[in-house]
Amino acid sequence: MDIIALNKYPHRRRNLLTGEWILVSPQRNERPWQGQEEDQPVKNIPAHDINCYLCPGNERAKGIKNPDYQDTFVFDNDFAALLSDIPSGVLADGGVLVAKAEKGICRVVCFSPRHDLTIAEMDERDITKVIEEWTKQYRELMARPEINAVIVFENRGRAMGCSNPHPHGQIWATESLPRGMEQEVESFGRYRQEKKCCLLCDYLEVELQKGERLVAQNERFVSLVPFWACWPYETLIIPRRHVSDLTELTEEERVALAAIIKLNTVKYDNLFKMSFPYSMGFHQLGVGLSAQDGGPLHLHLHYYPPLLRSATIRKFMVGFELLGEAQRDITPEQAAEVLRGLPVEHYKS
Ligand code: H2U
Ligand code: ZN
Repeated sequence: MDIIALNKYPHRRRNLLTGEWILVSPQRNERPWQGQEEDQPVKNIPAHDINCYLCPGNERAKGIKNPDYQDTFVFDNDFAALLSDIPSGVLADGGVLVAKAEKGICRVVCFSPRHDLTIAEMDERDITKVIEEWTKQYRELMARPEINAVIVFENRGRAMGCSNPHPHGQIWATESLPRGMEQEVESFGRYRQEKKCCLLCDYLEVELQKGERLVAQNERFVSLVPFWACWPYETLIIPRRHVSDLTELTEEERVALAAIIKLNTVKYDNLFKMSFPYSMGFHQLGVGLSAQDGGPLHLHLHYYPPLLRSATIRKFMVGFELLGEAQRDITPEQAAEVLRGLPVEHYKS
């Protein structure tokens, strides 16, 4: 089967990172839509909102006051999903009811004191400061004895369940490797054992040769729609150099990462001329855990945006996708071609 056939007929593609399969149905692209449409994003957001729990100087839900911060600001989530000070314990009721206490830490990271900006609208210098903060947090959290995995992420926009337009992300640090990371660690480990090299280093080389799924690139990073993408405009940002986590990046690479993050999100906003919703986050794991778990990862940044055809029509992961496997209509190659062709300047500027 060649790529022309792949762009014409239903087929399955294997996700190299997770081992999962995804169904691609290019012939289904034009189906009519009479289902739910998303709300249009709110316009005219103020630079400072007295009702925002993330703006400088404001009080949060439990009465703590935010400092008058200038760049980034990090605090322990007041409604954390994980707690660090809990007893250990396991329930293994004859192997049928299995549970385990899970220690962890959840933090909120404000990207900017400005309530009305998004990453796509921030300047690269300020995005670099966010990357420095993510790096510092990753280093600090991974140094704690009870922490074995740290996921740095951002939910952007109401369509992704984000409760507040103030530019912010979260960090969840856990004792266990969560499923999404465990799958990747296994895949990297197996690949390294079989081929004696890094899975993402090899994958990136193939994508750079083929070119058909590339979205944007600079000297240090490449953004592409992965071959196995299941969200319509999903992208993956990969450093050209093999680094396992954010702490291994040089200053120059942090600046280049800020540039590609900005470019990727500007292209997203330009797609439907709106502040584009997404969930994004890093997968990273340093050398510390390599021996027992199959090897360090190659740092990468996933973007999972839900929108499909317009600012108001989203993809739902339901039915066959919940019971069987993920499915997409527009092919990764078509999505990459659209994103690649979009202007590099934000439509508002
Ligand atoms: P969202 O990105 O999902 O909107 O998350 C914002 C987080 O901020 C959410 O996890 C936390 C919520 O628990 N939060 C606080 O820690 N303090 C508050 O005063 C309100 C919200
Ligand atoms: Zn705010």
